[in-house]
Amino acid sequence: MLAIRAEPYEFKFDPATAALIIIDMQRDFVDPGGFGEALGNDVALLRKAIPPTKRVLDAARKAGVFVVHTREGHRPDLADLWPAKKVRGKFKTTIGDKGPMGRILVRGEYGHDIIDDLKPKAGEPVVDKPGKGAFYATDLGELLVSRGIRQLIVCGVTTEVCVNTTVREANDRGYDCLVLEDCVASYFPEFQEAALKMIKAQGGIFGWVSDSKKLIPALEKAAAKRKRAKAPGKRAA
Ligand code: TIU
Repeated sequence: MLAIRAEPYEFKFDPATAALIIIDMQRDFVDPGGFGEALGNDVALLRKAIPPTKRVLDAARKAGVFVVHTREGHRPDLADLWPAKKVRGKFKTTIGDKGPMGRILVRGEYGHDIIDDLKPKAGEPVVDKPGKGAFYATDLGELLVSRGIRQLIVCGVTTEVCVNTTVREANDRGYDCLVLEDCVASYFPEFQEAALKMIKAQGGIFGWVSDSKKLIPALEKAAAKRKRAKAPGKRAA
């Protein structure tokens, strides 16, 4: 069991039953020309989460932590796009329309895919989700249950929308969630702050909040232990 400093109190986890879930780090949200920008947002605000998330991803892989990626998006025929989601906001350009990186939030389009810096590796499931929460209308629950996962380490965008919705869904399904504040981002600084407060308030009503600097040393410890266990003729301490 590993323990890291977090709020509202120490977060303990076993790397064998924890998963790293990286929410919607797609070009459509973090690059100019996608859905995020079509909604009138400044995408630069999200990009600062990329380097720490990359460091956490690398450390999690070395520690043997199960990694899951999600993407928000829809079938090319938009059959899974609620009319309410399509028209909300009365924007000129919306989901399914042509953007500079292909049709916005449509599966198979360049803009819908995950950014190169955080590209999934073989064996890391990519969960395509039509909603904001990663459990709604997906097989994420089955992927986690089949591996005995109990705890989720959460990175991604945006903090108050898909990250918060996913954490709430996970909480109601019995998972412990640790959200890394430097690895999640919002187009709105005030929402970033409030969304993190909401998670850790009331004794951790939805989970814990920490950061990459506190988590990575624990993952490195797990990776070293794993390496020793794998070394010929040696047993883990
Ligand atoms: N608009 C916004 O803040 N977010 C989304 O629409 N999706 C995600 O958060 N992934």
